[in-house]
Amino acid sequence: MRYNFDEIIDRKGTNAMNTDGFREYIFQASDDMVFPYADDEFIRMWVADMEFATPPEIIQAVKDRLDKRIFGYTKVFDPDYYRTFAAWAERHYCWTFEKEHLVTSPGIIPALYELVEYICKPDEKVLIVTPSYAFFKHAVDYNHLELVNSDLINQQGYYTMDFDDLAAKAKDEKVSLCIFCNPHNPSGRVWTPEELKKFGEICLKNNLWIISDEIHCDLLRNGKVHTPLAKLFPQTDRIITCMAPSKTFNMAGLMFSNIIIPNKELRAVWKARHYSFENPLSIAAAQAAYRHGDDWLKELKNYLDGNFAFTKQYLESHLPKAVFRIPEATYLAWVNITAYLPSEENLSLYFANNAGVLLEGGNMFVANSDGYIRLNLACPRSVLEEGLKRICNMLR
Ligand code: LCS
Repeated sequence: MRYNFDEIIDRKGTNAMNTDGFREYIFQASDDMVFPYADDEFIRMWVADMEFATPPEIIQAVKDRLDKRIFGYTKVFDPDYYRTFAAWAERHYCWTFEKEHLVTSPGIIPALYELVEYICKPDEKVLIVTPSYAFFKHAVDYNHLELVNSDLINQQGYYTMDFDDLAAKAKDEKVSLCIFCNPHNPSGRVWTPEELKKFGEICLKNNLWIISDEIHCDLLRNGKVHTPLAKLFPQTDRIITCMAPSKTFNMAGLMFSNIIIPNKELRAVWKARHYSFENPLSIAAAQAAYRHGDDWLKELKNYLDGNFAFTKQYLESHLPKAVFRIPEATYLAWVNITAYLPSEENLSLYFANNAGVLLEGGNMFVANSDGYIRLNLACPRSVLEEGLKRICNMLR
């Protein structure tokens, strides 16, 4: 191993959401909310960033850019960025896209907020599958539109789409957009090409636009393959693909993501209304990630596979009534603990107070998620072990 994923890195004094933002994000509380644990005693398994250092190749690229010493207004002008990211997409997903279709955004969430506004008329509705990353709902609420949920079918922790329900809901003439998560957060499903085909056909037949949020597409278990939804529908221009180096390389704070908009008119609206400058350090980092990140990603995936195997074994021996399957993608474990805590609604608060673990409870995932906790496993094995020990000791 060239890279050290066992290292414990102190994040104090970095304004990290992970260490300093949990009261606000998880509990909607202010700084004076008190817990039986001091802040640095918590095991943090919540927000989806990693406790691992960003690859040294990326940090070097940022340092090289710093050495140029001027940080004036910046945008992606150099075609080399497109070439580098397109080559990554070709290598990793056997898919490519046209240069003109690529725009960038400070994040996928800000892009969602904008795209919903640009695509939907004021009385239209937006479809999502649930459970869902809550910002899909927030983007719809922000634009004062109606949200339509389609519950995923859950068979012992294996989630599939309810195509009959999706078809019925997509038929509603007011539903004009689906925000889709591929691979899916929080279940970790890597949708198969067959599932994607069926899903896409339902949406497109009913004239829906699709925003395919593929932010987790590099973080797959070994042996799994990501299929961009747009790859299966080369004839349509109504699928917008969102990808980013942020989750993959632990650089969400650099706020840089790729939005691929094939439709000319929508792209024109984006270009007219989106504030399009970028942080020069972020461009340098993203380009280095796509150019030099393959080896690091390979090692990261091995480490994460190890963390998932460890978690599976640990839960089987210490919490046998929990329902957990190793997800096909993401570094997030989605665990049903109803057998141990049948009536607890605010699981985040319960675990923060009683186990000293910060995690996200099912109530944070829009709908169809009662009795679940989501654990972020992207941390050194020793931290993971302590977190699992606390969770299991408390529940047993
Ligand atoms: N889309 C999905 C599906 C995500 O899971 C996340 C982050 C984002 C977008 C964020 O995109 P950004 O604006 O940073 O480019 N997911 C998180 C989560 O599940 N907990 O904390 C963050």
